[in-house]
Amino acid sequence: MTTPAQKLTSTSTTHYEPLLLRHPANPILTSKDWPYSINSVFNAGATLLADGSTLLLCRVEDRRGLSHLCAARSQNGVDGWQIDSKPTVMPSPKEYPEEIWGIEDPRITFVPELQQYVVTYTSYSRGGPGVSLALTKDFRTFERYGVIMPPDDKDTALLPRRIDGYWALIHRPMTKLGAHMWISYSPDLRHWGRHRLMLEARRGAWWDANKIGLSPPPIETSRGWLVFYHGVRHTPSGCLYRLGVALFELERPEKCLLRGDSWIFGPEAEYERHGDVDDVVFPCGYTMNPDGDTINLYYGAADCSIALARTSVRTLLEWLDKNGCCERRQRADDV
Ligand code: BMA
Repeated sequence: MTTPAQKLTSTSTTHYEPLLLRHPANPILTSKDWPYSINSVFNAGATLLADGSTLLLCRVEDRRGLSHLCAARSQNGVDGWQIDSKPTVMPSPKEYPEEIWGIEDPRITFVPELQQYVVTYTSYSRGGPGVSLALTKDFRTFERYGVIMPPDDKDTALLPRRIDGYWALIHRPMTKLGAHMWISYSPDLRHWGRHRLMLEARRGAWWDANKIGLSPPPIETSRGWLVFYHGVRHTPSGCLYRLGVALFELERPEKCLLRGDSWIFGPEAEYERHGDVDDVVFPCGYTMNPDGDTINLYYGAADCSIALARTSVRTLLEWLDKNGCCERRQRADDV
């Protein structure tokens, strides 16, 4: 049987199994589609709305270099986008000084208990990037909580339900240990503690040496939280952003069960290789098809456009079973 993902195309003819298949209409959104003057659009959070349509909350960089968020809605998640005629969420540095240089890279989590979407995003402050949080029911009005993690911290998403009574947030603080993924817990979404190291960047020549960070919000499966993360490799000609996958324990999400050694998706297509920042694929959102298996992954390409690739939960779990290592391999010191 052909899965929806298999019907899509891959640009590569290499000897590895393509796990994510690029949509033939890529890039699906660029600055040319915007109803007002901008520099670029990329790194969008994604969710399904109650009527089954897709909402992308896009990072839009204006022609000063500062970013804001703008919503785009589509019936099929591929084309026919209805884009808000003006910015949906603008930085408000008067009330939120941490937003002085813009707001970036939103992730969206629908939280059934709150019947609201929780949006976490980077607020670019004088002290560097921090994490801010806002709640919304409709992506038209937002309740802003302000900064919840001080700089330098980013790449954040909330888990959609409490773990042992507490909300859980994945984030990427920069510490003396390096740029690793952490998880923190809160009783009220405002006060965060019980910080735990969740996944470390590897070292040396690895594709995910130097920096890692959460990509879209984790996907809950019967086997654990399926987590896409980006890894950054420094090269003489700049950074290479690629995507990896790992699985974490359902009721103890800081515990890594499996982590793939190789990346599963990297810049190959022209629109991923060349743009304002070359060689970047940077997913911030996904939607799940009604089959509960097909993942539509929305990613920023070269900091210039938004593209779509499809994969499936089943395929990724099978791949992790074959290619993933257990927890002792998650620590940089062990590899
Ligand atoms: C990261 C983030 C992303 C960006 C990427 C590549 O640090 O700032 O927003 O897409 O760099 O420039």
